[in-house]
Amino acid sequence: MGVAVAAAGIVAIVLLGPGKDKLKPHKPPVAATPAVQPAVAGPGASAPRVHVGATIHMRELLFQSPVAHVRAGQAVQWVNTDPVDHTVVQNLGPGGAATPLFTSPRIPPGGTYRVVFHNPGTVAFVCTLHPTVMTGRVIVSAA
Ligand SMILES: [Cu+2]
Repeated sequence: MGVAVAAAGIVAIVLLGPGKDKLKPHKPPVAATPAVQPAVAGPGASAPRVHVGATIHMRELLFQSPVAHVRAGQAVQWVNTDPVDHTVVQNLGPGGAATPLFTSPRIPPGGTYRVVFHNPGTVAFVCTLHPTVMTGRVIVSAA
């Protein structure tokens, strides 16, 4: 799976914090998705820091800014400021047979999820826990 994700030019990084999920004893901690190295390194790409080009807050069961604009090589960061879990998954639409390019674990309250987009284009996403009200898209322009 990691190879396929890297080939598609998308890197998912899970940052779970500040650890409010530890207050929920009814389920095990969410396993962090391993970071996938970018398939293509551009200028300055050797730096381990991820440049966050847009932040989307998940609040009141909505993506507060459902359309994010970033440049290729930048990350979109989703921050859960709701008291309930959310997810961020590529939205392939009804009957989509392909595997999503990114699938977050359940993001707990206070948690953050990042995906680095390396190729220009438009990628739709959805919260699979609230798919009728939580959708959006990322528009990636050339670097
Ligand atoms: Cu949700």
